Amino acid sequence: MHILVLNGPNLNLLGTREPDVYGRDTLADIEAACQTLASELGVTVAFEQSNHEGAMVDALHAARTGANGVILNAGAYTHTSVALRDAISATGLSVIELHLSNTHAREPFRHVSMIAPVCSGVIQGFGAMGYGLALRAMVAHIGTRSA
Ligand code: CA2
Repeated sequence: MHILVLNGPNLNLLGTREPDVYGRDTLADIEAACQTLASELGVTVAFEQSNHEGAMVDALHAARTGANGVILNAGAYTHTSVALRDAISATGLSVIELHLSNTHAREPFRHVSMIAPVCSGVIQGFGAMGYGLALRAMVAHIGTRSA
């Protein structure tokens, strides 16, 4: 089982600013924890980040043939991107929407998700730990789907 963890704009800056909102872990720290957990779970993980909406669409298209599921922290594109929503629908892949922060406890514009209706589920508000929760959820979910 192969899972893509796809991260959107500005998440490359994690650990450098706003630790009260996003925590102190860098994206490299989170990737290392995901790789360790993936080994324990017997799956493989590809960890990617892009600041560009089109590149994220391309990554979702590529995942169609290469991955069994996608964990997606689309960053601010979550709240704006019809293109990402259409790409998720087009792939037919199981996608878990993920956020470090609880977007519903923040500004009103973050309360809207363009992608949630086409995702299998949403995990948010648990900081870096959410990546591990999402990985466990994805492995269980895909196992259930293919059973
Ligand atoms: O909580 C999340 O994971 C978000 O996807 C993070 C996005 C935000 O636009 C979403 O509403 C919720 C922003 C990521 C920005 O990351 C930064 C990292 C360090 C310093 C500043 C921003």
